[in-house]
Amino acid sequence: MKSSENISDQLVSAFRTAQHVVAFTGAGMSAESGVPTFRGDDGIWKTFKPEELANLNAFMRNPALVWEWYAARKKVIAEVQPNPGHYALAEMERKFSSFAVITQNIDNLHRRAGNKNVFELHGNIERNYCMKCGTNFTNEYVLAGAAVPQCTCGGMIRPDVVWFGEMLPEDEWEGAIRACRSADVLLSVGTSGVVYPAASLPQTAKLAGAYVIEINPEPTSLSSHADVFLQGKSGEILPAILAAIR
Ligand code: BV8
Ligand code: ZN
Repeated sequence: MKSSENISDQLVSAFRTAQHVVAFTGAGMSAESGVPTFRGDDGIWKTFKPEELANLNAFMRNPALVWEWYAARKKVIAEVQPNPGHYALAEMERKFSSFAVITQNIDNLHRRAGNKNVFELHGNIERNYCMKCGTNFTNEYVLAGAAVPQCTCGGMIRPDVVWFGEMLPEDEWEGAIRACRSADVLLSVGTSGVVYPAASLPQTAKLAGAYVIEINPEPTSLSSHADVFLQGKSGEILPAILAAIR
């Protein structure tokens, strides 16, 4: 794995010959939009541990606390905008015949920037559902009512996100695996590579012959699977890659 400040000819030629391109993204993708990451200095896990909040037992034990945390995050995410990194990926989807975003993020910023082919591995914070009857509810509904929103059927409503210990949505996971297996180039952007099974995807692409590019201000546990490590912010490096391959 080569670490490089600039965009090499090898990287540009990998894109030139690529049919299938995949962007695998984590919380760092949205950092420049003002969404706190999980494990960085501003990380939200600093105040809470995942096991305390982002899991079903914690929710059943103290639904008001978990809802307070999600309500706060929903409000932050409702105020933010996609950043130049998101828009660069949206332009790449228009440029390549086959382009997929596989995201661990639940902030919906890829779709808001214009990407259509998006696999949301860990759900979407703009969606909520009743645990008893499955009815979907908007954030407007859940944020307007009680501390622990209830469905008309009496069931408890929860955010439509994947908690620790929960399976990933089948279609999203299957689609992500298929995209990685046929990828010619995979961009791993803004993820610490800590959470599985999502973090296994860059290696899946690598084993299938993809050219793997990691973009992060610091090396991660995924860096050893990357062909090139571009040190820096995704909001700066992704537009630079787009300019270099235009
Ligand atoms: C499952 C939704 C199986 C909720 C999230 C022991 C070993 C290995 C695995 C496990 C284990 N024990 C348990 C497990 C499995 C567990 C897991 O992986 N735990 C980890 C913590 C060890 N995984 C699960 O439970 C998954 N389910 O395995 O089910 C199963 C099998 C059978 C039967 C039943 C079940 C479910 C995991 C999903 C959890 N949900 N989120 C919510 O958000 O509230 S995870 C959460 O972490 C987010 O989705 C987030 O995206 C994800 C990963 O974090 P990152 O995105 O990487 O973010 P992070 O802050 O860590 O890193 C940010 C990076 O950005 C940094 O590297 C930073 O340098 C960089 N950065 C900063 N600024 C920028 C930048 N990069 C670019 N530009 C910048 N400007
Ligand atoms: Zn219901």
